[in-house]
Amino acid sequence: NSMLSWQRTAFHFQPEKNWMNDPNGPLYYKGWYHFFYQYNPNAAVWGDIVWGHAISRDLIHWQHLPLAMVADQWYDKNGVWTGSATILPNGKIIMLYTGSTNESVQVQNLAYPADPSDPLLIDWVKYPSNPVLFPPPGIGATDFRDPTTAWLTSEGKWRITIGSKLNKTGIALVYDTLDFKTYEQIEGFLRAVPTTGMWECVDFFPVSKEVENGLNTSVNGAGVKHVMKVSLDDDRHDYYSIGSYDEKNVKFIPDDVDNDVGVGLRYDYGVFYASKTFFDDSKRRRVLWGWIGESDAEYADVAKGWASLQGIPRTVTLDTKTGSNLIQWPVEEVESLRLRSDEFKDLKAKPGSVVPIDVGTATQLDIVAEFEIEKEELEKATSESNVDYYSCESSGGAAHRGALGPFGLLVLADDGLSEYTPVYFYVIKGSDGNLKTSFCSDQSRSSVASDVVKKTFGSLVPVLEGEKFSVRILVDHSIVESFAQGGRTTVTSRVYPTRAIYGAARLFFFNNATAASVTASLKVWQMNSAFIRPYNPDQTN
Ligand code: DQQ
Repeated sequence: NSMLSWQRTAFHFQPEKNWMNDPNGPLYYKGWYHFFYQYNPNAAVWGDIVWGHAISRDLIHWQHLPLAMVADQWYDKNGVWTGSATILPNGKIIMLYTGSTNESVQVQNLAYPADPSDPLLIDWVKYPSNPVLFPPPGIGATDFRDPTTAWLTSEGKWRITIGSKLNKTGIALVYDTLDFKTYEQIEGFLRAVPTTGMWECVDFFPVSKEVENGLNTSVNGAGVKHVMKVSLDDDRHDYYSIGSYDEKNVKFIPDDVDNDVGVGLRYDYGVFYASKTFFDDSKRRRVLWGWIGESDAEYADVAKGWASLQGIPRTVTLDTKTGSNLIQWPVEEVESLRLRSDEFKDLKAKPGSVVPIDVGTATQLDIVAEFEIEKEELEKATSESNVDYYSCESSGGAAHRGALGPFGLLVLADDGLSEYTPVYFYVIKGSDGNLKTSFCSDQSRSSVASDVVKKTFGSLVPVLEGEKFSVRILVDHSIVESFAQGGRTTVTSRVYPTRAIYGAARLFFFNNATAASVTASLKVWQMNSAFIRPYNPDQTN
């Protein structure tokens, strides 16, 4: 449907057509990044799930390869579901994935490359004695899925965890194996958290307290913290917890119980689910992939013939300044798409004003912006002129005015401001005199169309002494990915403007605070399109 074709993105990974969901088994092998994904080859809605496959030299430009695995066995007849890769020290690749059997039981299966000397890993073999794991006693037949990448125990065994639930308690089961064919279930759970429901797509990995680079999944010790991430089936968000891994007792222990697994911090406060990291040995970094679904109606997906994107891969590190959250940042390779840039220094916006940022067409952008509130005004603001509580979700979005917010940018806006998406900060000064900053994205005015989801979402974000308010925003037609305070929090949204498209899309700086003047400095790049196209054997050398 050409009327909707502008919604396709220019530098985000998506198949040529039909439905995609979770990232699967990402890995780096013999010079290529491999990306597998949950894919319906027959329609733009979920169903008939198989593994799509694409390769890249740089995580930005992709070639689509033939399907890696299809539903051709009794043990995956109802779907080749989510799984993870483990690269053994000898270079061998192990793929573990969930199969939904002919009777819809969730089992774990083993697969491996048919020809390890093929850097493209085109052909995959399923282990003839699959499945390797059935739901254990006491676990529901449909509550046992998404095996993780394996890590080494100090005894030299491989350990994996698999998400499940017991009544409403989310749990992570643990298994040890030597050969990935036979497994021993370890008593107890890596973690169990009441009321969180089914844990999908568990991820478990170390981050360094000392160095910037990422760590191989098996690393543990004094200089390391562990991250446990779960995707909550009940509320469709990815939550992470930072803590330590007690190897002997096979437990993850959160640093802060308020930020336990599935209840505290999220990777992203917008649309972002079923994510998975991998360790990229070539650049010694941990890279996060997340599935970005649609916010339009299912019939619109069917009409346009496709649904879902993958977010720009993000590096993940510990925030050593706060020690209590992760830092996520778009992989550096995305900067290779930057074309001409415009710079704007010290733009001033009085309370209640909108300032055009003339960058021309504003559909494919990489924006880096900093904002400052005048010191005097910050000091003057009192608790009476403000409120003690602000929530991106429920305080009225960017239209609700307070003394010190909202201020930020309007992306994917048209000249007449009949459509726009505010990405903004909202500062409150509590009765204790402390400033608290929220970072939000408001979709309520993003489109004149009525059949799309138009929520406002976001989170609190730490702004440390001496820091300005800062944001990086990637705009790509129907996706807006925003990273605040260097990546301490992120908000991704899908928007469907009908007027702010192609050459009519604009960018504005706005300040809707009542008692603060805001100064902004920005650098804005036009972004090139990535090559994301069918496999061409001539371009794989
Ligand atoms: N998607 C897969 C499951 C997983 C879910 C099926 C998460 O394996 O639990 O497509 O989105």
